[in-house]
Amino acid sequence: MFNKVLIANRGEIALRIIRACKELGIKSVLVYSKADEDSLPVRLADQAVCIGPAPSTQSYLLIERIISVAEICDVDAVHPGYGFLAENAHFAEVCKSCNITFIGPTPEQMSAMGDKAVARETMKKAGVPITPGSNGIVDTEEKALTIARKLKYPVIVKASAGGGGRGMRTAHNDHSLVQAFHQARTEALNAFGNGDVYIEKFIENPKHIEVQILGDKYGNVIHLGERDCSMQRRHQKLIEECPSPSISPALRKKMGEAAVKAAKAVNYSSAGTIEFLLGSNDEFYFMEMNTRVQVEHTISEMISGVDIIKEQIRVAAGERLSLTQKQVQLTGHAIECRINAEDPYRNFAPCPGLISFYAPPGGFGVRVDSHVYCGYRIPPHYDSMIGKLIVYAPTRQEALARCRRALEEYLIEGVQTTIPFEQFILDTKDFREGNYDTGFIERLMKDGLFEKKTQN
Ligand code: MV4
Repeated sequence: MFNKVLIANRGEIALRIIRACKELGIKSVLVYSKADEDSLPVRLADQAVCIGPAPSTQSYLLIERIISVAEICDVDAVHPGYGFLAENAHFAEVCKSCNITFIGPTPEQMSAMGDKAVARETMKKAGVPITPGSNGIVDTEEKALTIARKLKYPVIVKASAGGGGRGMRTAHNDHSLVQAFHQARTEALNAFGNGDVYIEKFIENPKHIEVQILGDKYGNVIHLGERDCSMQRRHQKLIEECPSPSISPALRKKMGEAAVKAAKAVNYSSAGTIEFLLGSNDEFYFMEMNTRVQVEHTISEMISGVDIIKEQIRVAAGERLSLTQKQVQLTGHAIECRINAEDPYRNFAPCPGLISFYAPPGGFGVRVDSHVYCGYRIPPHYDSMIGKLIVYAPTRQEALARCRRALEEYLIEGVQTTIPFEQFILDTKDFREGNYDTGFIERLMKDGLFEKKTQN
């Protein structure tokens, strides 16, 4: 096992990793920016080293500085968390060349999934269902038109280098396809330095279902069931739950097996997530793989009892997975609400600033993963997450009640938060009935009910 691990991240995930290291008897070194010097992870890590000013391009993204700290502190491994360098194959390669274990997939595994058109082809070959679409990239307007007409509209043009909703355009006819094709290519070239695009049949109002995967370096891969991440706004997830209320045990088994097949197709050997689109007739399609630990990994931990971060560190150190698929027992129901410093009444505008009062909820089945405390100032330079509220209960109904109770108990003053909006969602009939898809929040906002209800 590692003696010392460097954490190349900030916020709640840095703290989450520090906690896992402590329990494994591993010393932690945290690199941080000037803007984060007062954060909890800086206090709780065994060692913390300031690597630059607030902008992440001058701190959390500076590979040379992070590697310098890793060498000076003589760490065995680096944990990248999520965001920043977590899916940067070059960083993983540099770590390797410096004899530092990157706690994550190999650069090859990462690259195999980083290019979405390549990933799609790999999945097709492996027999994982994909949406009907082009074979690889589409490089001319004429080819785009031929493919789109064959698929029948609507279609979606996606950037190979995109992901997470970036660099996509839908088209409902020939005219809009030509526009979408050129726009997507230009946008992709500007954003990623790679203008390659491919085309898929557009699945309307899909559900976003993702499966948590764990692999080791001996070819073993298991899954910890799915998470329903359909409750999102502009590709920002707000509430996640597992198991999904939209999935039968039979479908769960099928998706779990497809996810394991997907991970095995790239020899995957870390924690990862296979994202699927779920259509209206239980048909599901591979969307993309996230080759990192995700914000919402916590809910899978609650229903499986597996500490995903500890497992990820152990397999990176060369240990075998501590359990087989048969030993995975999924019990109960977990819900996560992301608590962001945003004003839901003002189009979710970020609200960084001083947290003047802070009392997180507690009690049976309640977990809060957060790096903040009363008197902490949320810096304006990064994402606006204050923390994650995770509740666990034997049934969905009890989890909903517990979630409502905990949101009400969660007292935060000084900044606006997403709590009122999440309370509103939790009280909608459709959410309570498990009846929602990726279009839910947009439709809710159109109805204007959130605003009205709160003004009275
Ligand atoms: C799609 C789709 C419909 N049909 N692909 C958005 C994130 C990126 N990973 C892929 N995304 C989508 N791909 C086909 N063929 C709809 C989306 C999509 C979406 C997916 C998951 C969660 C929220 C979403 C919101 C809008 C669009």
